[in-house]
Amino acid sequence: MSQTPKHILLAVSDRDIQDLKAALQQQAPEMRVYTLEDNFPAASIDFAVLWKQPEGLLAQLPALQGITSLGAGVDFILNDPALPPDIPVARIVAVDLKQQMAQYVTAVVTRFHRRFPEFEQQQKARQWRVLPVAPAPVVGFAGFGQLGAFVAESLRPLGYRIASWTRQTKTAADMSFVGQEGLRQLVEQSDFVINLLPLTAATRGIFNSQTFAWMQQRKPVFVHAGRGPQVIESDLIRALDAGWLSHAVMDVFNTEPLPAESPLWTHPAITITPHLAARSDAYQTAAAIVRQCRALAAGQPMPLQIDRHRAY
Ligand code: NDP
Ligand code: OXD
Repeated sequence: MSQTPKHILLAVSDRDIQDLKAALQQQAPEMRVYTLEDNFPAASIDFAVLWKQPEGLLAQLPALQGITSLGAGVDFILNDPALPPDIPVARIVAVDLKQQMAQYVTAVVTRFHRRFPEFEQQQKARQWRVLPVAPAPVVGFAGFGQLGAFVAESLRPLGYRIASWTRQTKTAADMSFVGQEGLRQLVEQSDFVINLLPLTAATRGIFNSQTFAWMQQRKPVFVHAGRGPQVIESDLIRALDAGWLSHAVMDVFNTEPLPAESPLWTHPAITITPHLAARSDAYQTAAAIVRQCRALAAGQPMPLQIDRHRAY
């Protein structure tokens, strides 16, 4: 059994984490908590919370016992060349993260299913016209893990049918597709395609002109909330221009922040949000970090410790 980590580094580069630091200090007063702005003792840091950490940082922390992502994704940790080979890596999926993702996806699905964009146009023309509502559309999830499965359970009571595509695990969705051929089946049969896949070698570029071509019969709305590099953005624009999809709602991008010159900004069939579909509050995040540190000290796997070989 090792010691409970005592020197925690919050190596987070694109958001304010003073609230998280304060919450951690309150929940675990025995721990010393540092941010990148502090003069932190690199040689004593035994636990690191990472989000877009500076290049090379991990090579400077010889006492590390464990690492967690500040969020649900771990791609930016596993792709860090300075990541030591044997350090356990975990991630954080607090209840509020799942709830926020459910709110985000539900907002998009109900907006398009209940035809609000068309009513907004009708309003501009002072037009009073009832538009029919499609019965029980299929919401298909690429990725049905902590987030996909939770979001699906929020949509099911609203009358949506659920489809899932997973790597290995058959699910209790109305339609469950697995393995390589499964993606085609999912997107061909879904009115909404929700991407909640982790970024791995197998999912990089997975939404490309071939995948979008499979959508052309049903013309779904595509919700891209996984990771930017899963979509070939130029292929998406071509597919929208060809009418293969009816709309894309994008929260994540190849380059973030999305550069001002990106054609995605002005495309009439694209809605953009700035990578905020789901973010945990400081209190729940701090509680998860404390649980991870205590598990490490007890010699147990951390909650949501990932399989580094599987890469998610
Ligand atoms: P999980 O690890 O819990 O679930 C991943 C799911 O994807 C599993 O169902 C898994 O299948 C499936 N999967 C993985 N690889 C493949 C593959 N090659 N082919 C088919 N299915 C595959 O992840 P979470 O639900 O917690 O999070 C998913 C992602 O959402 C995160 O990695 C992150 O990138 C993104 N995210 C985005 C946020 C935002 O604000 N936009 C916020 C939080 C997360 P199986 O069940 O068989 O293992
Ligand atoms: C996450 C994210 O991975 O915010 O949690 O994208």
